[in-house]
Amino acid sequence: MPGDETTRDRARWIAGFAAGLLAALAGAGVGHLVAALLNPAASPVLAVGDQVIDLTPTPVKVWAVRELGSADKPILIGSVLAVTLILAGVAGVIARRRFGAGLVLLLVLVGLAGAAAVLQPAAGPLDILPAAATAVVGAAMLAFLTRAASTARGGGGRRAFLLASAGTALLAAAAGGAGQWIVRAKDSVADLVLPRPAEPLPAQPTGLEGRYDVTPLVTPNEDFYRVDINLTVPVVDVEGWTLTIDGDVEQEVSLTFEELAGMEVVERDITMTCVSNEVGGNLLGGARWLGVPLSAVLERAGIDGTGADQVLSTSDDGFTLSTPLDVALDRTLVVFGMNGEPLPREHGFPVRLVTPGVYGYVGSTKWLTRLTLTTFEEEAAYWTERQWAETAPIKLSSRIDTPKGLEPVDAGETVIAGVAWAQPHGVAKVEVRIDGGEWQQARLGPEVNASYWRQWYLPWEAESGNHDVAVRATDSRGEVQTDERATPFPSGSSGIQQIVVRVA
Ligand SMILES: Nc1nc2c(c(=O)[nH]1)N[C@H]1C(S)=C(S)[C@@H](COP(=O)(O)O)O[C@H]1N2
Ligand SMILES: [Mo]
Repeated sequence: MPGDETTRDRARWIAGFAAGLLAALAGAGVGHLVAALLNPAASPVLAVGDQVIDLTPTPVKVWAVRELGSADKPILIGSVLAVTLILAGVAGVIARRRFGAGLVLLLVLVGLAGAAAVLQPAAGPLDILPAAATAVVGAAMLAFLTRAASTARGGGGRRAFLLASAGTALLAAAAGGAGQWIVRAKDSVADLVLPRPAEPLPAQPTGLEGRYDVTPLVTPNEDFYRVDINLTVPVVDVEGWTLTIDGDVEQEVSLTFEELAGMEVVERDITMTCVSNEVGGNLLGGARWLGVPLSAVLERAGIDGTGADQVLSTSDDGFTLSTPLDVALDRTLVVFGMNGEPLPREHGFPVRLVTPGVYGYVGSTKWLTRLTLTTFEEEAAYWTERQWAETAPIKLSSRIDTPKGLEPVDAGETVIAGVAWAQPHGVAKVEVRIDGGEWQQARLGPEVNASYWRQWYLPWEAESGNHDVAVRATDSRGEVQTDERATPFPSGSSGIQQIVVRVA
């Protein structure tokens, strides 16, 4: 009967698709486990994702960071995974008719992952092994499941196929899970002992966050915004880590972590911001950083006679960033501690730069390994090569945290609150304008220092209806935040934030 034919066809398609998909998952799981033992970045899925990021055109990258924030990477990994698994399913369907052709498609997919792994800048010859393991396991499971599916005639056979599939899924989950577990267990961040600052800072003042719904004065490490071009967080081992200072210096030197931590250590409270932060955006945070002034570190190599005008810093994965030498000598810190803890991996473990007053891409290199004294004429860094400004001071700005735009608010006594920042001069005044009226002066939270953001609030008797609420800051020199709109490219956004508040 034709109807029967179609049902059987469909069942065959589904079984084939499942076989391909599960074979790929089992292969990827085992590949991930092998990578965990050798080099997590060589894991097939992650390696493909990293190459995709590298090949993504800059405007798309900028868009992704802006629109998706830190979700850009999980979304990218998810998409790469989804497409690969669909193609693996197709390979399984083909394999039911012509095993050789299906196998070839599966191996091409694994081959691409292997190529991605060995093409990484820091790749070694062993980085092909996770993909090789994926290929062997994927091919074996495809053969096993295809055979199981083709003998699956009638109830008993079908049960055997389901059992084989479940076993394969279990293998995938167990291997992948074990791999993840090993990656975590290898993590040495928690073991790092931080040196003490020569002159500890007093504790930060109590912020307004206990009283109002405003961003905390100190951003907890796990809530600190993250912006970088890395799909997976680089895992740098502090044991083998060194910081090399070269270029136009008297003598090239390399410091171990112990040598760096043995220098005179300072603490600084600094608010960091990303150039991609839109007016009213979330790409900033305030923390207490522990480290050594960059000027002292450069002195180790001798820079008195240098003709350099920039410090080109390189991170473990080859990413570069350039800081004008005068800015770097004045205030860049070589940092290993963040809010009393070793730097989290996401924020540059074991050592990064933090430079107050300029956007992150100008002076805050994560996973730092090299400092090169050179000139802007000779060398360009990752983002400056892509036409972002060479020097980008953080623009005076302010943000409304509460109420949220379009969030309903009860009529009556309420509070408008937020943060403002005006590095390096400090916030002197924050004003709020309601429905285009007079600018009203808000009250300021405790001052930490001029490079740190400032909380503010304004009590408000809210009447029913929709209200426009705008905010602007003034720095200690009397400069008022401009209402002139600028996009983040090439040197940071400007303008004032205005939201619509709905009062019930
Ligand atoms: N190695 C490396 N360092 C980097 C980046 C990067 O992509 N790679 N991004 C920079 C940018 S654009 C910013 S805004 C800050 C963000 O630091 P955070 O993620 O710790 O907040 O790191 C900077 N340092
Ligand atoms: Mo940034």
